[in-house]
Amino acid sequence: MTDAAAARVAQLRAEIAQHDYRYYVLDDPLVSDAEYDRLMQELRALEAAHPALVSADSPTQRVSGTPRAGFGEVVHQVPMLSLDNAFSEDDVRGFDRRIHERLGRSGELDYVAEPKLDGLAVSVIYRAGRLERAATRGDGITGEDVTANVRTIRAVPQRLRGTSPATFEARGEVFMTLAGFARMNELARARGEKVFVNPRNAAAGSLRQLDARITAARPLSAFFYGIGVLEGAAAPARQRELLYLLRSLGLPVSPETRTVRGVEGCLEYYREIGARRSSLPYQIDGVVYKLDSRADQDRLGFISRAPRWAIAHKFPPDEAFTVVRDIGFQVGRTGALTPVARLEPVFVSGVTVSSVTLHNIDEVHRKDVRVGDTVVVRRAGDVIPEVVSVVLDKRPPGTQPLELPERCPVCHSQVLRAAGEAVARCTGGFTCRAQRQESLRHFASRRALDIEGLGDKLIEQLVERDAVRTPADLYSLTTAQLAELDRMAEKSAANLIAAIDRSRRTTLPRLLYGLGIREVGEATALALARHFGSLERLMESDETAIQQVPDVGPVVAAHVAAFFASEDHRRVIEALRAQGVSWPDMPAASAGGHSLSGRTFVITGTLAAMTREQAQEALSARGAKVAASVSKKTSFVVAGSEAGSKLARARELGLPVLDEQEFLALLEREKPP
Ligand code: JCF
Repeated sequence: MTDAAAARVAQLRAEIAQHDYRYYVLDDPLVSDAEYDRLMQELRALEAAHPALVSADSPTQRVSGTPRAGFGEVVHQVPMLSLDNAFSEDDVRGFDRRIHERLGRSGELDYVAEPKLDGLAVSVIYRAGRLERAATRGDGITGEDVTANVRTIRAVPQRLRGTSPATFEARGEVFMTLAGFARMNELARARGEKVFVNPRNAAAGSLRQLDARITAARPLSAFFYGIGVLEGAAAPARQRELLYLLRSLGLPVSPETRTVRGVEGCLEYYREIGARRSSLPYQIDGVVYKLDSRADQDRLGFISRAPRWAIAHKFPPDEAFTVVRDIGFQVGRTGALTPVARLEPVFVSGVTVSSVTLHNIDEVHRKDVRVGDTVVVRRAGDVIPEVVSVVLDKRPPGTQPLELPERCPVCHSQVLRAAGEAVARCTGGFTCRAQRQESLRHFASRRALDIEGLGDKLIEQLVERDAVRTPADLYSLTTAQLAELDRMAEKSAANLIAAIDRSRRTTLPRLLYGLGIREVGEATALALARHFGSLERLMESDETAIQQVPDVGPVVAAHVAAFFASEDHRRVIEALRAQGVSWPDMPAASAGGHSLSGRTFVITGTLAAMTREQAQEALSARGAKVAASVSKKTSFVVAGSEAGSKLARARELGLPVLDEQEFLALLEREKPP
């Protein structure tokens, strides 16, 4: 052994510990992962060449050699408490009121609030600053010894920083970030191994591995929020000071921790974290409030393992387990077959979910969802619910993988799937009742011909009775005919006839959009209308000419050309005209700089090329309005980077969303003279 080697080993260990601290505690890493790995490599090589230099707290020794037979028992000297739950603001007010009563105090009390992580509670004991033992909560009195496993977690330092107390027990939560969870499951899936249903189970499963080498490969992290045994140092007087102590000893504390005033401060914090819940990098199931004064905490004590001075205010769960009753296929406007799972109804994130789209057959196979399976259903924020994964352990015997039907479930025409496409389609076209129905619904929708009062149920009945086959047929309906339908009285029938009549005067972009040409959304319809100026000119144009339209590529051009090449479609357009539906030609070049007049935009997230004010100016210069919030009246939502709830809302309402590039292209196209 050389002094130089010993010195370098000490230096490397200190550097690595410093990088762990920067990364996990300060959330401000100094070096890249590659550089970190290089330091670890060098340390490993030196220790291999000089075995006498190896010590138990070297970062290379985070992973111990051999799996054990079972976990030892650990008795907690200070019991590990759990938390009572509050499910409503009233519950929280009750908690605050009881504290006031017991303490005989009036006026607002200070609380420390933090997100409640969905992980696994652990205790970690440091003696003379060195990690000695780690344990799970267990029943609060006796837990399992998971020292070897916790040593592999880089967020948990092997040594405390600064002057450490003689004995220091830190308590916190071991968890997995959402990104780590996704990465890990992706790997597991690629290897054909078992995937975890959620980050909590993944964290618990990883920590409770008998072979710590497996734990070491799992992306676990930790935040600390409490202390147990403390010897050789003064106990902090306040919860906020306790958190400060943890952090100064090099233990990671949630950066979201805040001191708040009174119960109103707690509730405000709850709402604020709730709004950001889906953008946090880890899963949380609520927030925790703790009385700040530790003297008052001691006076209040605890009942049946939960402190009277703290409470967990839960969010409505955004995930739930349920059973797939059936999987059917819905046929859309363009014949696309969408698999839809019908579920045992479950309450998630404030709504009852009883069916959920599985998007396409590839997605079904990727997740391997089968009838009879227990699945995890998630509904984060405002977004539509989805099946996250299947709980394979609960799969009943005899299930079969879902197969794509050969025939359309509605019209029994052949189902085809174009090479390389995820979507399978019914080939029935307008002969398929489902496609007719969906086409009519689209034609009548608010952004197309806007026929108020022509809802799904009515369209269904009209198609069923064969009263309407094409959009043109809507214009020959009579009040008497409509009054015969379910839920239709004379009056509402007359109103609907009036609404249909009003829709006769429309615009070229609305008509083009309403025809339901594949891949032609509102923005493309507008671009086509502006480029050609009239339907005749568009119908005379071939694919090459259509491709000249800004932002129209070969695929869209092919769909547009094919649509107008169809005799059936030409006949429908003729019939619409014959029924008195009209759309004025548009000036082909932009006129007077008010090309977007009547359109309302909402901008969300950050744009790279311009400020929000510049974007607003550019839109006003083109006659458009800019609104602050998304509603059914919004024409377009422009989504910059890190767009949040407004984007989710837009998706939910099915509004057209432009990314920055599309937005810039639109501004360019609609440039005022
Ligand atoms: O984040 C958590 N899951 C969490 C659990 C946070 C806390 O401050 C806790 C806890 C369990 C018990 N505090 C206690 C006393």
